[in-house]
Amino acid sequence: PMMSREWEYFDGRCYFFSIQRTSWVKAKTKCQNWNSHLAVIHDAAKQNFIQSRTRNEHFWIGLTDVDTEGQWRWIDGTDYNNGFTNWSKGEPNDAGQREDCAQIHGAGEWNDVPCNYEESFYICEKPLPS
Ligand code: 2F8
Ligand code: CA
Repeated sequence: PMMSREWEYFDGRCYFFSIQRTSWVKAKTKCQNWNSHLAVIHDAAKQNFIQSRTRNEHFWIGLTDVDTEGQWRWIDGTDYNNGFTNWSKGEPNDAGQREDCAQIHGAGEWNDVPCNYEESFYICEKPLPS
């Protein structure tokens, strides 16, 4: 079972950095099953915390334009437009017209890739237990 020590604390919230790779769609469900959601990143402090934990791997974050191409939205409903972003140069590029889910690279930049790409780790986020 999920042990509480696997969640890390940062700035009032708890984060899980997976040790298994899966698709964005499956990662979204896993986070939901643990009363959490894929991580959202609204400022440089959180960006820096997350990129310090990526083990130089790629991790899914809670950012998608799967509903309407080009309209990115955070999975928790918080505002994307005019907010913090850290896309790699040239991203998001919707390569092959099939990249609708975002991941963070080991170095910290974001890239859109296919939501059914199975080779990324993922980050879940939740409030402190009450
Ligand atoms: O060059 C950027 C480009 O690199 C890869 O495609 C070759 C990425 N695809 C995956 O990681 C699956 C693209 O998303 C990225 O835009
Ligand atoms: Ca891309």
